[in-house]
Amino acid sequence: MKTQVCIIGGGPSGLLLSQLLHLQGIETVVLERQSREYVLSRIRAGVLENGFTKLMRQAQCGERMDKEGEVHDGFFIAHEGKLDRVDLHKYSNGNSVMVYGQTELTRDLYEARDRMNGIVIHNAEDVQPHDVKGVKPYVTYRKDNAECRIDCDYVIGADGFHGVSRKSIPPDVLKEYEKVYPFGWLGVLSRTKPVSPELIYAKHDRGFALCSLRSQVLSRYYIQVPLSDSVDNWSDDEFWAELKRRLPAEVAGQLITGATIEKSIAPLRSYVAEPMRYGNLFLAGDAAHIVPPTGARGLNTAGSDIYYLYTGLVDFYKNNDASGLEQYSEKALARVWKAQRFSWWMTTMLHTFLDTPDYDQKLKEIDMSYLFSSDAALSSLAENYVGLPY
Ligand code: FAS
Ligand code: PHB
Repeated sequence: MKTQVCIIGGGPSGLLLSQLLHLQGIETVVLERQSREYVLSRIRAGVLENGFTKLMRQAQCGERMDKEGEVHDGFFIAHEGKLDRVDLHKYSNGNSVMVYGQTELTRDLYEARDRMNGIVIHNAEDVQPHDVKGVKPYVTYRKDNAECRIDCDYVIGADGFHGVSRKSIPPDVLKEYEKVYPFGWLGVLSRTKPVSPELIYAKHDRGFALCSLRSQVLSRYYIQVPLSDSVDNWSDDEFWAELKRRLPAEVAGQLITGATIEKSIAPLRSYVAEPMRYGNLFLAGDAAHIVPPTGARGLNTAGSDIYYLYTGLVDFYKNNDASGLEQYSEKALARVWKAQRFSWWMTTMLHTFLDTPDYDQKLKEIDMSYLFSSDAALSSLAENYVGLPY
C-alpha cells in the first residue's frame, strides 16, 4: 500500500490529524494497535481549550461537542475549608473552556473517518517505522497474520507514551526529560449529578481531590493516592468517604454518591522528548510529552502539535513549502514546555507531598494566598488554563 502520510496511533492526535489532512485532499493511513472498542473504553481528558475546539470544528467534528459539551467560564479551588473561584472569563479577556470527554471526541473523530472512508487499520500488530532518515520511509505491520507494508512520504508518531515511534530516534539524538511524582490519581465515573456546576480542584492535607464532570448526569471524581496504591483497596463507599473528607463541608454535604462505572489509577509524570522530528518522522501528542493532568494540558498540548503538523504538511503538499515542517519541532516544543511549567506549578501547589521541608511547605501556602490576592497571578493562571496561543 502507498500513502502520503502514515500515522501510527488511532487516539485523538492521530485521528484529528488524519481528518484535517483528508479535508485538504492529503492521503493518510492510520495504524492502531488496539481495537476501536478498546480505544473508546479509555477514560481520559475532560477539559478542552479553545484551540482544540476550533480544530475539531475545522475537522468537521465539532457538532456534537458544541451540542453536548459545556462551556465553563471558571472553576473553583477549595482550600482551608473554603471555595475560591477562578473567573476565567474575567482574567482571560472573555475566554472559556469546553467540558467534553476525550472518549466522546475520539468517537466523533472515528465516525467522521468512517463517513469519509478514511483508512483506519485496527489490531495492527508489530507496527514498525523504517528508513525515516531516507527519502522513502515505510511502515511495516502485521494484520490477521499477514505481513503488510505502507510506503509513504512522512511517518507521524501519534502512538502515545508507550508507543513504538519514539524508539526510532537514536539514543545519541534523543534527549529525554522526566519528573515522576510520588503519587497518582484514583479516578471514578458515576452516573450521578455533579456536585458543582464548575470543576473544583481541592487542596487538602489528606491529599488532592478533583470534582469534574462529563455531563449533568455523569460525574468524574479523582483523589490523590500513593503510587503503591491499587483500585482493589478502594470500595465505592471508601472512595466517597475519602473524597468528602477532602472537600469543604458545604460541598461534601451536597455530594450525590452512587455506584462507580469506572475506577482506575493514573500515575503522574512529566516527560518531554526532544527533538519531535527525526528525518521524515514527526512525534505528536503523548508520544512526545506527558504532563500530570492537574492543569488539563495533556490532550490540549497534543492539539497544538497537530495544528503545527497540519499547517506544515498542507504548506508542503499545496505550496511546496517545507518551512512549517522544518520549524515543527522547535515551534511545538516552545508551547510544550509552557504546558509543562503550568502543569508542574498547578500540581506542586495543589498536591500534598510527604516529607516536604517546612520552608517548601510555606512557599506552597503563600503561592495559594498570593494567587487570590493578585489580578496578575489570576490572569497568569487563566491564560494558561484556557490555552496559550498556538
Ligand atoms: P493516546 O495515548 O491517547 O493514543 C495513542 C494511540 O496509539 C493509542 O490508541 C494506542 O493504542 C496506540 N498505539 C500505541 N502503541 C502503538 C503501536 N506500537 N502501534 C500502533 N498503535 C499504537 N489529559 C488531560 O488533559 N486530562 C486528563 O484527565 C487526562 N487523564 C489521563 C489519564 C491517563 C491514564 C492517561 C494515560 C492520559 C491522560 N491524559 C489526560 C492525557 C491524555 O488525554 C492524552 O494527552 C491524550 O490521550 C493524548 O492523545 P494521543 O497523543 O492520541 O495519545
Ligand atoms: C477530567 O474531567 O477528567 C479532568 C478535568 C480537569 C483536569 C483533569 C481531568 O485538570
